[in-house]
Amino acid sequence: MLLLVLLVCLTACASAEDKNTETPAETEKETGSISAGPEDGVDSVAVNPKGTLTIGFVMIGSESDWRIACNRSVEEAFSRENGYYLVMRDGQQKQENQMKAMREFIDMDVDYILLNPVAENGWDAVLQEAREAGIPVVVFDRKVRTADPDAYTTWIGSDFLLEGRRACAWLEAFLESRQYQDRLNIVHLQGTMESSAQIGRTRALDEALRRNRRWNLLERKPAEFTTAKAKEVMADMLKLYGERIQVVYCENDNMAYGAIDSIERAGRNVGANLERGDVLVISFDAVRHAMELALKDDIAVVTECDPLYGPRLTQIIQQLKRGEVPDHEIYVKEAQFSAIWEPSQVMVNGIAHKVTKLTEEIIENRAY
Ligand code: GYE
Repeated sequence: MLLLVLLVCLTACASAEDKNTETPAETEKETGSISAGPEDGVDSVAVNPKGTLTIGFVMIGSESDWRIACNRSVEEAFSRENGYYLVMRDGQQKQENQMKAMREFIDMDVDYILLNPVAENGWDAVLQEAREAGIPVVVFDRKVRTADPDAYTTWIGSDFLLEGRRACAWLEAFLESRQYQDRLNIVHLQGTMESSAQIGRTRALDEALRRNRRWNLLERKPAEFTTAKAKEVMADMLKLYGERIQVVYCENDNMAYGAIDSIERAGRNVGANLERGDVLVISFDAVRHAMELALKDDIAVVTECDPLYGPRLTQIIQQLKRGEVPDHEIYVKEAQFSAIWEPSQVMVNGIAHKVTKLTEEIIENRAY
């Protein structure tokens, strides 16, 4: 397949904020393309030499540090040197943009599509179109919910419900180790609604609220997985509930940063000393900065979500190329970190999960 592609090499967003613009798929990048500017006098070139695989990458956006690490990992793994021609389309948090990108890739007759879906529902029709066109779709990170389980080739990602359950189990064990028996007032910042990460982490908190009669959810609100939105939402919650807030359950690290900022601006302290009036922060992802905050107890516990999908996805694509059938669902193993000594493990449905004690060394070796 010979592709003539106009060299529109806009660099993918490097900062963790998406503007919710209406313009679809504006940020685009063809990493396999030969880097040439107008000064080179080249308008378009053949960019897909024989033998390379053309991969269409339907991206979510750049809402968080996690997402940036994830996008980068895919971009690096599917490099030209590794024998790929990667075409990236930025959905900018909108499913309609992502669908448009899917259809563009189908029209281009790419070899494989990597779909990182912003939300779970609504994919049936476009996945059927890909299937009819004979293009395998590998879904990763968040899931899709389809009537036909074979609507896509395979999915690889995190067990978001387990992540949430580990976070809640940590809080239960922590309170027990401190013999804390009073009422506990919680606020909850949710990620992008209808995304698997939001659904799983929210469900786990709901289960824990039902189990722990003394836990009291003051309020829950979506904050889009971004620092800016979380800052705003948390500031409103502090105005409303003030000193009553004792725990903030943030569905990702970037929202934890925003929450911490607002808590400190309101004159409160973040930490794990509830008796002293601290606000205890719970987070997910475990990117480097969040781990630094956890090292000084500003975040009490951070449950890992691994963004390094690039190498995992190349492995799956190579399997498919060889005609092998990968598992239909593949879960990534993850850790949990805290600088607080107790608990050192948490139990979820009878299975013990280790809580890794944070050290400087762990943070230094963090790849993202
Ligand atoms: O936790 C959050 C991101 O889908 C697992 O999306 C991902 C989530 C991640 O923006 O930071």
